[in-house]
Amino acid sequence: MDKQRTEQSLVLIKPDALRNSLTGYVLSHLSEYHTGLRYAGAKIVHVSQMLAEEHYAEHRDKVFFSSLIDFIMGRIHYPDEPGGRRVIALVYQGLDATKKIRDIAGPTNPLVARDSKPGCIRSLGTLAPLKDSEGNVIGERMDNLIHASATVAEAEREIKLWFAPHDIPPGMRAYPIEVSQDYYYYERGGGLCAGREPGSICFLTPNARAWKSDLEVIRLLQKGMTARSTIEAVVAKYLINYNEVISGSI
Ligand code: FUP
Repeated sequence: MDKQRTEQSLVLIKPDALRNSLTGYVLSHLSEYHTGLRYAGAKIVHVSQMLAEEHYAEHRDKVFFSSLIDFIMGRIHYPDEPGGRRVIALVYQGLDATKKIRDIAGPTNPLVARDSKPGCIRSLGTLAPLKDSEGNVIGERMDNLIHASATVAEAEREIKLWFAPHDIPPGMRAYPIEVSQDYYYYERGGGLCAGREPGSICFLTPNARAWKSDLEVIRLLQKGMTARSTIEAVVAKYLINYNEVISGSI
């Protein structure tokens, strides 16, 4: 990849778009013909609590956080159909990928999108009022069909959160990788384990390709030092679509 001229960006086609059969509509708007951008990665993801909370970590203290997590996990749009709960995660690559996609997505709030940019993807979204236990409206959840990385730095964090290196063809990987030399285990509530323990799960094996930044985080955490991300942000992508994570046993 010519890093001087191109960048990568993450798009998530959210459960409301899937429920309303708008996948093709979104893909058409973002097609290479319209944007000049190419796919670098694509996958169907059953979003775990761990992945959802890491993705929206910056909103952890907001009133809409738990509803947003339910939404991205598909619980709102597929309440009785756990098998339908999924998002489509895509990496787009090309000149000004982040800005081009954000422009086509439109403003975060679907009402603002309809007012200020009719025709943008998010203008087809909806708002759901959020109420406290007494029925007072305390906020709103924005069901806005797609997520699009806001900045190049956010795109790097998000692509590395949703995609492991083996999900992206070698010639299209934008970030350094490292080959794991070891087995690494994770335990819910306990974090990184020293070895295989009851209730733990192996998330990396020798010879697996990992993002270099993930192995750096693991090495710092093993030494008891502070790292730039949580172990959950490292683990989540290597365990995407694992039954143990989906069922909540991990
Ligand atoms: P964006 O970068 O456009 O996704 O916007 P934000 O990071 O501000 O918001 C993240 C997600 O939270 C969006 F999908 C919309 C949602 N949100 C709400 O549901 N309610 C709010 O009051 C604000 C944001």
